[in-house]
Amino acid sequence: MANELTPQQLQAAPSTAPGVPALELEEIQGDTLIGLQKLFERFVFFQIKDVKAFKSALGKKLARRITSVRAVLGREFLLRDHKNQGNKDPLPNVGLNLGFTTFGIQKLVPEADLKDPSFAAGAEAQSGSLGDPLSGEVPAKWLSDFLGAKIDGVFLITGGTQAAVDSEAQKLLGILGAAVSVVHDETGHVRPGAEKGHEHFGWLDGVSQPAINGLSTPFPGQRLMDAGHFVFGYPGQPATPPLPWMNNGSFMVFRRLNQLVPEFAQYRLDQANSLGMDPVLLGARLVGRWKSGAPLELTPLQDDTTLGADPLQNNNFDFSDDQAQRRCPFGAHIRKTNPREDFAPAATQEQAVDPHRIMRAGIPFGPEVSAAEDATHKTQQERGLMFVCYQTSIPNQFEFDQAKWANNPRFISPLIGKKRPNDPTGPDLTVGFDPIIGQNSGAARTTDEPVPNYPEGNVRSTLNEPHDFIVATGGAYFFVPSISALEHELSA
Ligand code: N7H
Repeated sequence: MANELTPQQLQAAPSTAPGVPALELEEIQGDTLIGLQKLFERFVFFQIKDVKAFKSALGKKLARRITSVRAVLGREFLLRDHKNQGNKDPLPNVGLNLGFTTFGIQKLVPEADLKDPSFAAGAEAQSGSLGDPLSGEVPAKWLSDFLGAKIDGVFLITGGTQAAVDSEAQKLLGILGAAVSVVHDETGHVRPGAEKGHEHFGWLDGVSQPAINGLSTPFPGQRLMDAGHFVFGYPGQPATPPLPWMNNGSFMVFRRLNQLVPEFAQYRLDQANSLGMDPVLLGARLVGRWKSGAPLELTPLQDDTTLGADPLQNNNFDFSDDQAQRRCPFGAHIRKTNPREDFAPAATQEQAVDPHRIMRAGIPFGPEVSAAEDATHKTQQERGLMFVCYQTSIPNQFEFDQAKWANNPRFISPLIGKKRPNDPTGPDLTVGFDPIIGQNSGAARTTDEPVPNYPEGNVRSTLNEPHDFIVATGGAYFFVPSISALEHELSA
């Protein structure tokens, strides 16, 4: 989900609109606002064993290795020139970012209160409220590395080649020596060939992200948002940061999400068969986009690859003229997680969209589906998404999107509890779960309107999902501080 800047954005960035405080681009870690350049991304989750030695290494050596937003922007220009000169080989472009869990922060700055209850509780404690199936109090499907408060921090090490990433990891771990022990070490990578930029189910990812006031110029339909939604110290954040050293920092949510790819493909075929529709159309109705990225709102019955690839068009819609969900179901993943103008003006907290937006920066992990997995419709090797997103409030942004929108069968429609349009005697309108990421604590769930009533019609249809095809197998919440906070306050 790397948020690649397009040539038009590059031309505009970084700009400072009148009245907008200039972003301190050399202070903000690079993954938060733009996304580090990444063909490979190694996630090194670690525990701090020797606080004094860790602080010394952090202040003297590590902080200055961190890649800032300014550096990411510079590399975008280099990458563009490299491509324009006809080069096909990747540049090494090693990037490094660093975040700490609440357990790590307590070791470095005891008693620090970052005033985010979900961050303070930690991802494991929050997982039940996100719909992860539990065994007692413990998320049943999580790898043991992510359980029991073992993780103090994470290094995100990115680059154009596996060798460049591994060499940086080796240097880092050499600098830290016995100051840390590695809890979990895993590398994500973009998918090969034509699947580059597509997640494992096959859809183009990273199509819709918020534009940032003072950093990028929005494309048609792209929301221009204040930086404070994602980084502390700027307009748009829920509250002033409780600690001065939190300025230019951000909360990062990490979720290791397995995807049952052959099972989901077979499921779409079976369901399309029983609903009497094209399986490719069914897939698009679940996501709200075709695999190319083209939105159903603009092309409801067939894919349009040119439209999917065109940033001037592929976000140029807002759902306001589709209140009978003829083009795109209310339950589709992109409508659940960004209802755009479905509720304008918003009457409730759930309906106000901007305060809940996130900046996504994940990457796929695991191998391609093998012929044997394809033939048996059964996953044999783990694969999925290292989901990463940034925000200044975990409860109000990532957790809100997952729990209050994706997992809430009554969200979204202002028509909930009323009759379906043009069907005064029929059943009330329902929406159901997000069919991609919705979770019902492991229980079955449904989504409405898989079959389009387009351009007209009023047939009610329901999709039954017997189990989830995305399974959380780990997670952690981090604070990703500014580079000077790493160099001073956290290493003092
Ligand atoms: Fe989603 N998918 O392949 O179906 N996502 N997502 N996501 N997602 C999006 O616009 C996917 C996940 C959002 O502004 C696209 O980039 C998969 C979580 C948001 O229009 C596709 C996984 C959460 C958007 C996918 C996954 C979100 C979005 C369309 C996990 C938050 C932007 C391409 C394995 C709780 C919506 C694009 C907008 C888009 C998929 C996870 C949120 C194809 C496979 C956990 C906000």
